[in-house]
Amino acid sequence: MAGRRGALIVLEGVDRAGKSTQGRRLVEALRADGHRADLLRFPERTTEIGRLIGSYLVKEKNLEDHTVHLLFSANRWEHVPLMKEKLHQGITLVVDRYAFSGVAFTSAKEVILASAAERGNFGNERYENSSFQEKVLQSFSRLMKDKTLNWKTMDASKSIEDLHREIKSIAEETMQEVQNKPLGELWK
Ligand code: Z5A
Ligand code: MG
Repeated sequence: MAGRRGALIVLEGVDRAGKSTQGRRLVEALRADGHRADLLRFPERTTEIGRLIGSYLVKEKNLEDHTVHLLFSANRWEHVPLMKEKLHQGITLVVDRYAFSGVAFTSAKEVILASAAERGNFGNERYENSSFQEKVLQSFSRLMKDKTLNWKTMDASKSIEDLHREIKSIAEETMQEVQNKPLGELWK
């Protein structure tokens, strides 16, 4: 009997929406219920490419826009073989930002919403300002019109606990739904 595969659950949103908080909570909760689940984040700053991106984001290094875009992309591609292997092994991956951030941030470059800006540590890195994040949000909204991807929108102003419950329930539903489906390809 063919093994069941894991689900690819991507958390996207503007800065300080609570993605990392929810990603951590979700993986903990899934594991506590006996599921196999791993957390990934992009940019993954521990690789050579990731370190370069990190120094760009903290403004230690200036890089040309197309170059940065390709570095973010390369940083995801360097993890794809391992991600596929894990999904095939039945491990669900919770991914804190993915290719949608790649598109949204690059396309917003010509330039948080108030409640997100109040959450602190906002403004230290490149891209962390309200007008830029507004553009990012518009770009995410356009990307979400793609009905081939199973997007669910969360109200990030809710409490951490309420959001966690909603996200966990959607994740469990998705894991059931995709377990016997072959892996797809993004934007093919
Ligand atoms: N970027 C790009 O340009 N191209 C790409 O291809 C990719 C990324 C993949 C770094 O990303 C930058 O890279 C990012 C996009 C760009 N630039 N910006 N902006 P990052 O993911 O490393 O960014 P970050 O610095 O970690 O911020 P963040 O991830 O956006 O924040 P978050 O994960 O959404 O939020 P959080 O850390 O979970 O929560 C923030 C605070 O709010 C924290 O104190 C929480 O305790 C609090 N919080 C969380 N949820 C709630 C609720 N529900 N209520 C109240 N308070 C809350
Ligand atoms: Mg984060």
